[in-house]
Amino acid sequence: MIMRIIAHLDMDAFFAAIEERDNPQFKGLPIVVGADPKGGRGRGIVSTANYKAREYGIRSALPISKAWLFSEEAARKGKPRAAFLPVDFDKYSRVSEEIMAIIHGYSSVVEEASIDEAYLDLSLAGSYERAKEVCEKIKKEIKEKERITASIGIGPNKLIAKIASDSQKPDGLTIIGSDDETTCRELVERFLEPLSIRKIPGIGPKTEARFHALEIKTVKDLKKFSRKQLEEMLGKWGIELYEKVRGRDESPLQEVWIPKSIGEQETFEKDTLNADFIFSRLKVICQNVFRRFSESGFQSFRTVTLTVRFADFQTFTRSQTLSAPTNTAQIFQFEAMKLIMPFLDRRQNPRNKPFRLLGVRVEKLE
Ligand code: TTP
Ligand code: MG
Repeated sequence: MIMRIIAHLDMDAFFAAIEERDNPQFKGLPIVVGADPKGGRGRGIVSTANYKAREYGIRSALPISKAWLFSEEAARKGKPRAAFLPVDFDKYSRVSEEIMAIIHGYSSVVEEASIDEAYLDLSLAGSYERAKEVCEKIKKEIKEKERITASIGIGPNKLIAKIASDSQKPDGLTIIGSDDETTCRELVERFLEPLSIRKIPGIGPKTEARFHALEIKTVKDLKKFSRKQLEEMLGKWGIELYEKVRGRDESPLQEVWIPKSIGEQETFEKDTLNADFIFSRLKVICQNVFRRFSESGFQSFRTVTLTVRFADFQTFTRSQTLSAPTNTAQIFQFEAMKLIMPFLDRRQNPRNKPFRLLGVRVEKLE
């Protein structure tokens, strides 16, 4: 059997790096890409921030008003204020396509995992040394053609490649593996053991907190559990986790990207409890989502999911899975309406909190 060598490439501070490239007046400064901060009263969130801005505590998904505060705080200490720039998604998509084209030039098996990341199968390179050379060329070509940097991880599977690419950002190239199978296994386990359990994809803040309560902090700590114990705690995902903490992952590259859901959300200009307004926005969001579903090539969906965020950021999602797949706009909108009703009265909103954000998506696409 041929040895698997997988690489994972992830662009560094992607949206912000493109803006920094295209706006030389901001070069070297902290840059935040996201919603309009409106002098601290802006209501959206940060898409991403460059590494300078991250030193101020600014990162993806932070409320833009907080990012503004952090920047002001830095200014009080004599540091430069951050530059706030709007999201130009079309531009980043174009750059993404160019980067993917470069990557496809080096491997015939590529999974485009998101706008700024891809997995490449480099097994045909035949050795880690050759795989490393290929990745050096990819990094060089991206730097020359796009004038932004990527970080790459190389390992025996997607799991290790992904964690490795994140381990020396920005502009990193991290190899965790060996042409010798036994050595490779050892290197992988030694690489994972000291890491925080949060580095394992799939472990989010909730699972992390659960394990922290049991004094489990590192991947090595997690290895104390038997497969059965993890299954009892987490179900099927526990069995997967048992394999992952040992660096084992056989998942194949998904060369054709299949979306799991199609959705849209909207942050209101002002928090509101006006039912007419909320219904009218829900209708518009449903129409947009349905149009995208119709254009997607999918034939049907079975689950409708609603997200409500209240003014205090408390966020709820509610899903309805239909007894049979459907493809009609009426059923979609009707289900979304049913899901939102409890949030407009005592059942889910006893203290009459106003809405901040509304989102709808369809899932179980076929
Ligand atoms: P990431 O690769 O997660 O982040 P990044 O490229 O900005 O930074 P890093 O160097 O740590 O990889 O996401 C890629 C892009 O996706 C990012 O530039 C902006 C966008 N994005 C959002 O819009 N919202 C989010 O919450 C996240 C995580 C990313
Ligand atoms: Mg990135």
